[in-house]
Amino acid sequence: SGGQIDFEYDLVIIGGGSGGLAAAREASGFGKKVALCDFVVPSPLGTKWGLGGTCVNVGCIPKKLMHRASQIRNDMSDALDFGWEFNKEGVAHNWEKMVTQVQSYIKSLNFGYRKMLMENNVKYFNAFGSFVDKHTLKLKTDTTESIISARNFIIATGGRPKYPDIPGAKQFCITSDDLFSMKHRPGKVLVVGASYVALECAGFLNGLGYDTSVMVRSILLRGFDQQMAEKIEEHMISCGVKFIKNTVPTSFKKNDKTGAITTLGETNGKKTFSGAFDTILLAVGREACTAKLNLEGIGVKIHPTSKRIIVDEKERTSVPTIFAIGDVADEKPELTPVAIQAGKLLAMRLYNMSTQLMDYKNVPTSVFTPCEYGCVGFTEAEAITKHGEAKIDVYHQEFAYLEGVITEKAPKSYAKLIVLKEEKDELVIGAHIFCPNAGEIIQGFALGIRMGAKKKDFDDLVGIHPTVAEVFTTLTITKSSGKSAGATG
Ligand code: FAD
Ligand code: NA7
Repeated sequence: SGGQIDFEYDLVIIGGGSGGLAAAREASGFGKKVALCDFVVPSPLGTKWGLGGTCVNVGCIPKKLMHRASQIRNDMSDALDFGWEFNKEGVAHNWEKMVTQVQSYIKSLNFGYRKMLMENNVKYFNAFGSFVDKHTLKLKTDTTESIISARNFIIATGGRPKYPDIPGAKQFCITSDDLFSMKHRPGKVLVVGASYVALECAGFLNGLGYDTSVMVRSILLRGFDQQMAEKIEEHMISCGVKFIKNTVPTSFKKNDKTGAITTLGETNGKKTFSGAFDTILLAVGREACTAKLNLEGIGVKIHPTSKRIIVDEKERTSVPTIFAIGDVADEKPELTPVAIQAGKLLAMRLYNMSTQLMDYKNVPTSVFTPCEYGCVGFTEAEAITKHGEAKIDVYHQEFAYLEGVITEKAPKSYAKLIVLKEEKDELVIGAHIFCPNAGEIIQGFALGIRMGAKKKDFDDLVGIHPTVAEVFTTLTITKSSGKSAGATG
C-alpha cells in the first residue's frame, strides 16, 4: 500500500559490539523487526572470540581486569608497610590462571548477549555482512551465503588494530586482539606505540612482573592533556617501565632456536636501536572496519584518510536510510559508553518519535595506567586554542593522598581545573586528575561540568574527608599566580 516496499526487517544492524547491541535492544523494544549480524575475522595470528565486540572481548573488560591484577601487586607491597607480615619471596603470579579466569568471565558475557538478543526477538546471524544495494545485505559465513533486506541499516562495525608495514609485523607481533587470551607468559615485552591502549597494556604487563619497554615515535597520549601525559610517563618510569623515545621499529626477526624476536629501530632515518624480546605488542592505532562493506558501491561516504564513515548530527550517512555509530563513525570519541548512548538515542529517534541528539561534548574518560588519569572537558592546549591564553586560568595542586602517606611507592597525585575567567564565578571547562581510582572520581564531577558548574560551585561543595576527590573542593592556587602547587605533605 502507498507504494511501500516490503522488507524482511525494519532494521538490520551490522556489528554486535557496544553500539550495535544497544541499538538492537532499544529498537526491538519498540516492536520493530530487527536483525543483527556479527562476525569476528580472526587476527593474523588466528585469535577470535564471541559476541559482544571489542569492549567485551579484547578491550575495556579484559584490560580493566588485568589492570586490577597488576595493582594487587602494589597492594601487596603496601600491605607490608601497613604491618601485614608475609614472605614476599613466596608470592608469584600465574599468568595462565589469570587468563583462564578473565576468559571464562568473557564467555559468560558472550552467552549473556546471545540470550539478550533472543529474549528481545532480535534475529542473530553469526555472519559477515556486506551491502548488495541500499536495502540488501549479503551474509557470509565460512561455509554459507545468504541475503536479507531491510528498510534501515545501522553500521556498527567498529575497528581493529593497525599493523605497520614492516617485515615480520604480522608474523611475529601480537596486538591487543591477541594479548588478553595469550596462553603463555609474555616474558620480556616491547610495546610499540604511545596511545592509551599501549600505555595501559605496558602498565599492567610491567606490574605483573614482566620486563616492559615502550617504543614511542613522538609524544605520549596524543590528544590528551600533555602535562598529565608527562605525569603518567614519570610515574611509569618510577614503576620500572622503560621508554625508548623518538624511535620507530624497522624490522622484526624471529630466532627460531630461542624464540626471541629481534627488533631494529631508527630515529630520523638513522639506525639507533636493536633489542631482543619474547613478546612484541603493536599498539599503533586502530583502523575502522569499512573496507569490506561495499560502501562505495552503495554511495556511503567515508573520510579519505581516517576511512571512517562520515555522519551528520543524526548519525545519518550520505545514504539517508543508513546510519553509523560507534568507533566506525568519523570524528567521534572511541569509547564504549559513547557507542551505547549513540545507538540507544538513534533507535529512539527512529522508532519512538524522539528528537534527542547524541551529545558528544564533555564525555569523561579515564586512562588506566598504573596510576590512573581521569578527565572531562578541554585539555589545557585545547582551552588556549579555543579561548586564548588570556581568558583561561588553571587551578591546580599536587597532593599526597592519605592511603599512600605511610607506604613507600605512592605516586604523587595531581589535580587541575581549567576555568574561563571572564564568566561570572569562572566556568569550569576542564577537570583533570591523576591519582588512584581517577576514573571513579571523574565520573561524578563530569555531571557537574555537564550542568555548567562554576569554580565557585566547586568551592561551595563540601568535601568528604579524608578522600582523594575532595581535592577538587579546595583548589586555590592558579597557574597564572606563579605560586608553587607542590604537595605540602
Ligand atoms: P565494536 O565493539 O568494535 O564492535 C564491532 C563488531 O562488529 C565486532 O564484533 C566486529 O567483529 C563486528 N564486525 C565488523 N565488521 C563486520 C561485518 N562486516 N559484519 C559483521 N560483523 C562485523 N572504551 C572505553 O569506554 N573504556 C575503556 O576502558 C576502553 N578500553 C579499551 C581497551 C582496548 C585494548 C581497546 C582496543 C579498546 C578500548 N575501548 C575502551 C574502546 C571500546 O572498546 C570501543 O570504543 C567500543 O568497543 C566500540 O564499540 P562499537 O560498537 O563501535 O564497535
Ligand atoms: P591513536 O591515538 O591513533 O595513537 C596511535 C599511537 O601509535 C600513537 O602513539 C602513534 O604515534 C603511534 N604510531 C602510529 N603509527 C606508528 C608507527 N608506524 N610506528 C610507531 N608508532 C606509531 O591510537 P588508538 O587508535 O589506539 O586510539 C584511539 C582513540 O583513543 C583516539 O581517538 C584517542 O583520542 C583515544 P604518534 O603520536 O602518531 O607519533
